[in-house]
Amino acid sequence: VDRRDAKLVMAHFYVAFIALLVGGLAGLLQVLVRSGKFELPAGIGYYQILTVHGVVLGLVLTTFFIMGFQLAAVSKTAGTFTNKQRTIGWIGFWIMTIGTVAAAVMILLNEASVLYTFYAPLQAHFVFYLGLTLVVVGSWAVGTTIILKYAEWRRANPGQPSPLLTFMALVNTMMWTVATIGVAATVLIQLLPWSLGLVETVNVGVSRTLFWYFGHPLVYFWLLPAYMAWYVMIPKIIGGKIFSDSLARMSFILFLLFSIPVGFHHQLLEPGIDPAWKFLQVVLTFLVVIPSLMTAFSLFATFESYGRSQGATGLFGWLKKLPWKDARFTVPFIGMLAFIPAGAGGIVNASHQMNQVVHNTVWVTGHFHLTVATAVVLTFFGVSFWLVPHLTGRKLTKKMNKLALIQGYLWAIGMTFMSGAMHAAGLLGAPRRSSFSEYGGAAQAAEWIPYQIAQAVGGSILFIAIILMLYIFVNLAFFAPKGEEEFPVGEAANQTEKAPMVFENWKLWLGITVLLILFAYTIPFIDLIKNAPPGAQGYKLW
Ligand code: HAS
Repeated sequence: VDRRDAKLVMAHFYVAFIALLVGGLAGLLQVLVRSGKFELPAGIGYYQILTVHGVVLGLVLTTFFIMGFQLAAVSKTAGTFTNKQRTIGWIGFWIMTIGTVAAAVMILLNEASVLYTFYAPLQAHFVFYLGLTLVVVGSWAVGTTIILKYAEWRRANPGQPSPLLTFMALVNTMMWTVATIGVAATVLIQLLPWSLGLVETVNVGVSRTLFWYFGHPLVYFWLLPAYMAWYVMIPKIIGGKIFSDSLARMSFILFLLFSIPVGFHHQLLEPGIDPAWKFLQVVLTFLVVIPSLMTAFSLFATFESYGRSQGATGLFGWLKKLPWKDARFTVPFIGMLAFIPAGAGGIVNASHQMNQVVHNTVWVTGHFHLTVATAVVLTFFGVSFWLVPHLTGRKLTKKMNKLALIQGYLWAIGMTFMSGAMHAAGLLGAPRRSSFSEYGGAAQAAEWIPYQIAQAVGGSILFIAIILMLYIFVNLAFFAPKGEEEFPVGEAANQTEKAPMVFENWKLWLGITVLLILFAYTIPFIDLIKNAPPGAQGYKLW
């Protein structure tokens, strides 16, 4: 990656890793409070800390890391950015950073304790919403850098499929752009006017629906960069090949189509939405599982083919041939492993009736700590182990590689305790997002306490792993010995296979995406606006 592009990427990573520190600290405080053995000092509120944790890790760390990673991936595979493209990227970075600081200050002042799912009826200071708007607008600018580079590459290489990593980054950018229209709409049309006192009330159903229109693709926006690393970088790191370039492209296109019209699976227990539409979106949710199953298949095929090429025999002999001592492989692999139960849990969540058992319990918190906070985050850490030194002109030393492995193992242990306990307590009915731990000595709550203590133990181990990760990051960014670290880009197993050009037909894919969204959302929106509760004024959006 060119030095000038590397600077832009590293700027994103600095913000992401500062977010890891702040958000991790907030997480530690939370598990300690939930254990019932600790109280927050100095009048700090539980929901204030919970909002810091969710916003800073779920929205800031992820967005900045992903934007930086995608810029690096495109610069590496489609070529160095032009000055104009890079300038747009820098403008986007600064807008996002200013927005982040504005939102963070409001949360720290306890003026925006509205959680990371900031929909109505909880209300924040208008500066918080303004800050979030800037983050979204800034991310569109960074996305523009990627889109411009892709267009330039296509013009220079007519009739050729774009490089796989660039293609993947572009799909994720498009999905993000379409999805963020929903959150921009609720913020600009509803939440900002409401927080400024221009309107007295808001239509809560519309606000939640617009949020989840964005909120579900948001989780795939987190996941797809991890899939980029799994499909393209991991094969190269282990010395193997990508199972199929076309299959990888196809799975990304399926994510573009099916990630968005599924938001209702977060609202299955909400009034105001006809069950038939909920059912439709549950069906679409099951369709979005398919590209993940394709990914699992493809990864198994890569691992097995590589192992057998090294002489492995028997059903699982190939496992022994994988480079377990290389943190660039092992840490993301722990993430893949976690994604198996994580995905199964997601399927439970989406199964309409079973959702009644788990909704709003701490099971859901357990689910997303396995998905985003293990599968995705460990992959991001695994990427940092080679990308940060690659960008700063340094080397991942043996010592750092060892520490990185320890970091990954600690994460696995901590998360097994924490997320395992969350899943179990959730099935016993323990609510999520609650500052209580004993519920005034209620008998049922007594059943949850051992699990809450296990969560605190797991959370504390995770915090140690975060400190270790920050130490490794600072080392790789500033102190590791100078040298060259490889940017691993895998090759497809079948070099003669050319990906069909239909995958690059964006009019087609975006057209189907928009049609699916209109199909899944138009009538439910009309219902929500028409049937707004008494007292709603104007167009019943407020
Ligand atoms: Fe989810 C709630 C359904 C995936 C994140 N989810 C959440 C929330 C978050 C979140 C943050 O239907 C909470 C939101 C809130 O605050 O209220 N989720 C699903 C489904 C999937 C899914 C069906 N979720 C994710 C991913 C996330 C994420 C990915 C973040 C990155 N989720 C739900 C539902 C709810 C929900 C409901 C609402 C619950 C409620 O009531 O509130 C699917 O996409 C999952 C498909 C995944 C698989 C796994 C494939 C496995 C792979 C690994 C292969 C491993 C290898 C290594 C090769 C089918 C690819 C193996 C080697 C060996 C040796 C074994």
